[in-house]
Amino acid sequence: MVEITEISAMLQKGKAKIVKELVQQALDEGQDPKEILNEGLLSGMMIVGTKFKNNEVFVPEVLVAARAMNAGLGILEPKLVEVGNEPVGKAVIGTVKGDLHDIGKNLVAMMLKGAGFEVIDAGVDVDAETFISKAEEAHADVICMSALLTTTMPNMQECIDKLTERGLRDKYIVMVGGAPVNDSFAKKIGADYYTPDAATAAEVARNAVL
Ligand code: B1M
Repeated sequence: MVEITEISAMLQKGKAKIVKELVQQALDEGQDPKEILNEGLLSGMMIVGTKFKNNEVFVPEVLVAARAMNAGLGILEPKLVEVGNEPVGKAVIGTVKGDLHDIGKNLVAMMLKGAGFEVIDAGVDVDAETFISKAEEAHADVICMSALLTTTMPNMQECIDKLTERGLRDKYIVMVGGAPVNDSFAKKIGADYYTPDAATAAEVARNAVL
């Protein structure tokens, strides 16, 4: 039986292939996908984050851990995402301009799919124009912006301001999130919702469109 703590340990070492194998094995054994996510992948990434903050590890180590995290998430995705019939709505998601962090954004995208959304993932380093053009092209209901850097948070405001200038603001539900973002910031920039985690984001988005 796979020890979930072993998944966390291998993620911290950046062993993407082993993380993939262990996640698959744990799933095959019938272990709970949410526990694998929370106790294995997310807890491992949190430890890496703390070490990064304390200068105990540096960008290269964080990068390989992030690759291992995304590899594990890829295996978990089908289990976390239940396939519905008709999509409840369409959501455009991305990490804002200047910001390359994609793990939280990927998790939100996954949970949105699980909640029945068709998700258009614009990727990372997404500028305001791209968020708006993707939303317009797809006839989306929701625009989801993620930011992990205090320096990139203002780019959320730019997107909302551009929507307002073009008379498009009321057409979309705008949701924001990411580690440095909070409810008062979301209110200040005129977003509709701030949510602290991926599962809540999906739940709030679903309630907002239904
Ligand atoms: Co960076 N990094 N990083 N990094 N990195 C942070 C964010 C940092 C807090 C680390 C630290 O100093 N303690 C710090 C930011 C400080 C600040 O701005 N105040 C930081 C820094 C400084 C940097 C660089 C500038 C470092 C450098 O180059 N000197 C650089 C910037 C690059 C850039 O983006 N331009 C950089 C680079 C990197 C890597 C490339 C090495 C790597 C990213 C790889 C990747 O994403 N593919 C990386 C990582 C991995 C981190 C940490 C360690 C982990 C982030 C993460 O993935 N967490 C991070 C430290 C930390 O957060 N403790 C750190 C796991 C993920 C599941 O959580 O993304 O918060 P998170 O998502 C959560 C919620 O926030 C929420 O849902 C998820 C949980 O369910 N959520 C949403 C996220 N988006 C949402 C949207 C929503 C709703 C909820 O609605 C739309």
